[in-house]
Order: sequence, then C-alpha cells, then structure tokens
Amino acid sequence: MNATTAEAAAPKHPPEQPVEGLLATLELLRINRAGPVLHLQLNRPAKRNALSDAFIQQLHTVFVNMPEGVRAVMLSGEGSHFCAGLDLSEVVARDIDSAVQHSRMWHAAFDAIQFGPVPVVAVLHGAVVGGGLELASACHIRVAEESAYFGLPEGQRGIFVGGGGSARIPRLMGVARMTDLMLTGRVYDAQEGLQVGLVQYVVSQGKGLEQGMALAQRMATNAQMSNYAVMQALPRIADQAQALGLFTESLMAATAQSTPQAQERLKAFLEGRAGKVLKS
Ligand code: 1HE
Repeated sequence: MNATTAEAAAPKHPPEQPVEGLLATLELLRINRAGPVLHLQLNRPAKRNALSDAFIQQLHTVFVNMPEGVRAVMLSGEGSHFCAGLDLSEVVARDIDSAVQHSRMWHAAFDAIQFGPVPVVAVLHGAVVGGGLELASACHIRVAEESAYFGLPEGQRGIFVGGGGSARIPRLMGVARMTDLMLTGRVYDAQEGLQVGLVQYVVSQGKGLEQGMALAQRMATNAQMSNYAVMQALPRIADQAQALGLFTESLMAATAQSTPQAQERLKAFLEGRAGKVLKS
C-alpha cells in the first residue's frame, strides 16, 4: 500500500480523557488527552467552526499553556466540517486599525502553533476553507478524510487572507496554485489536496482520527530535540540562503546529537535494542 494513503493499524494508544484546569474552561474547544497526545477539537459545529476572535484567542491560550508531558497534538473539528474560516459576522463593523490588529492576532496564535512546543497533526474533513485552510497550514502534518475540500473564498467575499495564509500556503502548494484558488474560486478535493502537497495523507471517511492519533502517538515517541529541530530549524533553513542554511543545519545537528536522549538511542541501535527502518 502507498504510504500516503495507508491507514493506521488498530490503535494501541491510551484512551482519551478530558483535561482539567485552565484548558477545560475554553468552551469553544473540546480537549482530551491520550497519554502524551492532546486532542484539540474545534467545537462550534452550529457555525461550522467559524473562527471568531474568542476562538482564535482560545487556540492561542492552549499553545502557550501546553500541559506538562504533552509531546504532540491532534487538531480536529466537531460536526460536518473542519472549519468554515473567519467568522464573517465579526468582520462587518471593523475599521482599518482594528483590521490590522485582528490579522496580527491570528498571526500570533498560528505562530504559536507552528513554532510551538510540540508537533501538531490536523485531521481534516468537509470544508477546510479560508481561515480554516490557514489554520491547517500552520500545523505540521495534515490528514484528510475523503470528504475534505479546500478553498480560499476570500476573493468572493471581497477580502484577502489575513491569518498567515499568503506566507504558509504557497510554501505547501506554490504561489500559482494559491493564485488560481483565490482568483477563480476553484476548490480542491482531498485527492487533489494530496497531489498538490496540501495534505500528506488521505484516508477513507471516518478514519481520520484513528490515523491522526496513530501519527501523533508516533511523533510523541521521538526525541524531543529532534522534534524541536524539525519544527523550528527546518522551516527557517528553507527560508535561508543555502550557505546560511547549511551553517544553521550544522549547529542544529550538533545540538541534537549531543543530547542524552540521542546518545541513548544511538547506543540502543548499535547494541541491537532499537527498531530497524523497514518497508511497511
Ligand atoms: C458562518 C460561517 C462563517 C458558516 N462565518 N458564520 N469563509 C467562507 O466564506 C465560508 C462560508 N461558509 C460556507 O460556505 C458554508 O457555511 C459551509 C460550506 C462551510 C457549510 O455549509 P453548510 O450548508 O453545512 O452550513 P450553513 O447553513 O451555510 O451554515 C450554518 C451556520 O453557520 C449558518 O448560521 P445560521 O445562524 O444561519 O445557522 C452560517 O451563517 C454559519 N456560518 N460559515 C460566520 N465563515 C484571517 S482572514 C480569513 C479569511 C477567511 O476565512 S474568508 C472565508 C470565510
């Protein structure tokens, strides 16, 4: 089976339990924990998980208050769609000053996801449009169920992306494809999303959470410094000129390999105690 379309084997992870404390007070999110994985569910299904200001602030709150011991996050959406994007009912009365501040608020929240403490896998279904696609593109891995579809209807609404989409989405699928979606209202289905690089996995309907949890649990077992390097150094190196990137890479590689976790893992392999890299 092709790795990009493979579905997870039977789950072996711990059951999900509701979180307590500050995160339990965020009413627009349903938050559960399965061992080292936090499952964050957008929970405004009546409005198709449209992202109000309060919603963006609550997402930000989670990523700057990550509970001790959490090593990966799975982000999904309750109801029939992952996310309908910006809450359009809040845009109408905004003046230019507050519009800039509003966009910067989204940037701060989504930066906290992309450059946050742990990797995030987004599980997508139904509409993943406008700000919903911006949110998904701030995550590190994207799994789409067959029902997922992707669009940028900002052009139709008379606005522009403001949640980091113009910086992140072209890095996934290129400026030409984003231009096409925005100018023509074109919508990609899940398979097209896979082909253009928006998502890394497509699974059948109803299998997204299983696949997302399996991936999150696997990421959670990596050495923390390796995950840190992938999340923090990799995108920055991609933005650097090659000579700078190579230098940054050397510093990051030296830092990662000198951690006790790396030393232990390297020793384990050499002593035959660690798994081999095998074709699945
Ligand atoms: C909303 C929103 C929203 C739904 N803001 N309220 N995003 C868009 O342009 C997408 C707009 N939404 C849609 O195209 C459709 O709602 C969906 C395809 C996502 C879902 O359709 P459907 O038939 O399942 O639901 P619905 O009946 O359209 O919507 C249910 C309710 O959610 C309804 O409210 P109700 O009070 O009449 O029940 C809708 O008004 C409400 N709703 N989407 C506010 N987006 C930082 S810049 C980012 C820029 C953008 O994101 S632009 C893209 C905005």
